[in-house]
Amino acid sequence: MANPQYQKATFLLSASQLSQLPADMGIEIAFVGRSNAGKSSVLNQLTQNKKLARVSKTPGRTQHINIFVLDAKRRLVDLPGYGYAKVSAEVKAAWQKTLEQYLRERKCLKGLILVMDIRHPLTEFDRHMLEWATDSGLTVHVLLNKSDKLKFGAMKKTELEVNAYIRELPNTVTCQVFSALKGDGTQALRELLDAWYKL
Ligand SMILES: Nc1nc2c(ncn2[C@@H]2O[C@H](COP(=O)(O)OP(=O)(O)O)[C@@H](O)[C@H]2O)c(=O)[nH]1
Ligand SMILES: [Mg+2]
Repeated sequence: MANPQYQKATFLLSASQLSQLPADMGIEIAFVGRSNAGKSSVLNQLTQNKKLARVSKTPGRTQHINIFVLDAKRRLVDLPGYGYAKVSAEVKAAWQKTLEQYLRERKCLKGLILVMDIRHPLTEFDRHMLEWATDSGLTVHVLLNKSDKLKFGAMKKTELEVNAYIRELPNTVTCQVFSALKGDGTQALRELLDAWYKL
């Protein structure tokens, strides 16, 4: 099967429960990260569609699992952003549970793209996510997003530090810098996704 055409991604549905998801077949690649790290912006840059994933200036708006279809067998998934949301502890706990359940139970989940703000990498939650994912044998690619916010030296320093951290983990974790604003790193991300999506 040919590589997916990311610009052809279309919104399928927004699920608050796993039962609302499409059949657990084909391949899904899920995007996860602290709210405001730029997850929606990364998806928009990847698909060259500014309207695809609503870019919110209000942290914590994405409380659902949003599914985007690339073709009959391949989907992109925008997972609920974690942290910071100005919602009740109850609502937070409910969507944390859905997120965990998705990560644990979804058989078609091929890998995770973990989006971090390069200025605040490896938050406690990021570390938990990496630990949990590697323990579960799930492949993770870290995007150090908003690289345009740092000067070259600071960017490289962070990249080295994050790579040093990752080197201690199982080799199912990789990392790259990215700028959803400028598009830097888009080609590398596409090539990685192409490899994951190979049927
Ligand atoms: N400078 C810069 N800003 C970004 C970048 N990616 C996202 N943003 C901004 O960060 C904020 C949060 O982005 P959003 O995509 O909604 O984050 P999400 O909550 O993780 O989905 C918005 O104001 C975006 O414009 C980037 O690469 N560079
Ligand atoms: Mg978002």
